[in-house]
Amino acid sequence: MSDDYGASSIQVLEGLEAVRKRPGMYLGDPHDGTALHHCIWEVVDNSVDEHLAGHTPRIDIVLNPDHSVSVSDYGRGIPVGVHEKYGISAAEVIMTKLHAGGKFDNSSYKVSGGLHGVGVSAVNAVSEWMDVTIHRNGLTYFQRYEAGVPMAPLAEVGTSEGTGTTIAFKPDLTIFTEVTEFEFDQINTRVRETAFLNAGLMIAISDERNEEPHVVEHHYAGGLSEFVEQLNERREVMHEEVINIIGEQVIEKGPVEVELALQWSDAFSESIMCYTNIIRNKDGGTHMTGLRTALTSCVNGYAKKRNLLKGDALSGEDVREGLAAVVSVKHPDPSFSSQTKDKLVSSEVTGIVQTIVYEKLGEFFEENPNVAKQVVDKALLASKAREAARKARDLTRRKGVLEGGGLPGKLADCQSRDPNECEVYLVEGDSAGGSAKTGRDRRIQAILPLRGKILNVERQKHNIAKVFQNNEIQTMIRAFGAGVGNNPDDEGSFKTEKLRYGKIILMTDADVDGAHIRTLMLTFLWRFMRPAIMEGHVYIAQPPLYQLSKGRINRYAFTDEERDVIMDELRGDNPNTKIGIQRYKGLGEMNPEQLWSTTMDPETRTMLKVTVKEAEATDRMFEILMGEDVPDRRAFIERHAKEVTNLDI
Ligand code: 0RA
Repeated sequence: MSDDYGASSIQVLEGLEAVRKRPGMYLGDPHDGTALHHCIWEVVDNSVDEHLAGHTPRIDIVLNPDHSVSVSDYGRGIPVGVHEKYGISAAEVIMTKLHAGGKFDNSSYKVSGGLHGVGVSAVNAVSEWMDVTIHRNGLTYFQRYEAGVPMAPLAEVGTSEGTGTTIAFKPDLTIFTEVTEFEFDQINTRVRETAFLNAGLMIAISDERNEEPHVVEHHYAGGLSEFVEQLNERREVMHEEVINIIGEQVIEKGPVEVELALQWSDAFSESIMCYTNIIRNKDGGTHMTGLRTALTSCVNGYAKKRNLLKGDALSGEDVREGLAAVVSVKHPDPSFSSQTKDKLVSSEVTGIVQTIVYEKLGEFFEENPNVAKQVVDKALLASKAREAARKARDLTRRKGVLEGGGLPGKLADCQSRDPNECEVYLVEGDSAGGSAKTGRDRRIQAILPLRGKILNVERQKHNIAKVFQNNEIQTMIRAFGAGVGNNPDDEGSFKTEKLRYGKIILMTDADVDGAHIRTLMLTFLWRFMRPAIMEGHVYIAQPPLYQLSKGRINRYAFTDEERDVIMDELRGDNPNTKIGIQRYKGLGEMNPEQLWSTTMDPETRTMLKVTVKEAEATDRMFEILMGEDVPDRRAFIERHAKEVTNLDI
């Protein structure tokens, strides 16, 4: 080994040590699975770049039985020659130097770009081991690293027919905690997205961690249009063909390319997905703003011109109801609001997207008057429904005032007025409500008993007013005191800052009916108080399934496994002790003291927090599970049946 090799490795090691010390800075949260999965994307993105450069038609991802991952492409192969400045192979520079992205020349910008743009070296740093295999010049080269440290220089290990790169790595579990397993669904969703955004690229995932390998291939010739078709797969579309728009505007730094696909359906929600250089911007940004402005003015402009508008102009929200759209911008030098690129802030993009969409969508409406008419009619309908809903909601609010104080009579409120410590239990049925009222800590715990099944709001798309006329729903709105509706521009919309309780806890029986009631509550919260879920205010109480008793000892089990463990414990050395088992059929079977100690005592209870990773997927799930379409629901349930473990009918 030359002196140069040694000297440059020391520099490199310092860089990688920084990543190991503060993985969160480079890769996201190392505990909750974020950084773990980002490792895959950093590696895959290099191969996607190789595809964008026109060199690989395919990428293979394998989740190996030893919990490592391999990513292969059939591109040019990472360069193997000795790097002038560092005196080591170019491959080793890429694998070990922070920010030494893929490309050495500036002529082609790195379009896909890893999430933080830290490159594969950051992943190398946090890997127990990483193996790189390169096929190039008719030869195969190999190098192994451990915790980012090369075990030996890059070496020729054989001959090769083709070209390409395989990078395999095993995450270092001294760095990643809590979530330590790759989640197939999460990987699959993101891979699907990448394949949609790169029309023609084949990406295959093979999960070989279980006995039967699970292989999924993503290859979409139709690109963004096919993406939109998939978003609308289970919805009644207003027009058959997805509308496609492409355009480009050159700015000082180079060309800004805009690609957009959109289609309206009868859905309640809007799903607009935004991307910059193939990276999802989940909070939108300037491309989203440009698109929204153009849509509103285009639809209104057309409606006015054809005399379709009777009253006021259509609002943006009306125009976007039922819209599924994907906008993808390629930008030579984009700016984001944060490291995680959740929001695009490059201000010139607003105007660029707006101009392109306004012009092209206007043309499309002129050439397709039937589609344009449908879109306008749909927006008019949305506008009417919204007006009716607003009236019904105002009525609810006034009624609350007339009844005095505004709080519903059924609510047993808590004493504290500090939302940070206050909780409200939504309890199924009056009898369980009674036990909860007696058993609670009345200083911080409020109880709201709800009678019977609350209205399925997913089936009231065309009659939102009915939602606000529903007794149980009115009661919830008034008890929470935070408004209702997801449109932030609307004065009476739901605002978490106004929520009277920091925790909304759903407490239903541990049976099928209870699960149904819980789902109805969640459907309502998702459709009308979404920020409460998104900002982590909604919880599910976990009442026990069994009481186990031996003499005066009482223990509770929350799962069947736990029941068996506790039984063994209680039996001790004597297998013949025949332990008392009570299976709780409902909350009502527990007395106030039992309900408190098993389910409500903040010191000892377990609760599940309701979280949502993907708003679009969640929208579609509620549509399928709670909507009108029976065959769709059946198919969904059959597909997910194996995930159901504790069904007690
Ligand atoms: C630098 C230069 C060239 C290719 C690559 C990097 C490259 C990197 C990765 C990472 C995963 N797969 C990859 N494939 C290629 C171009 C080399 C040339 O001009 O031949």
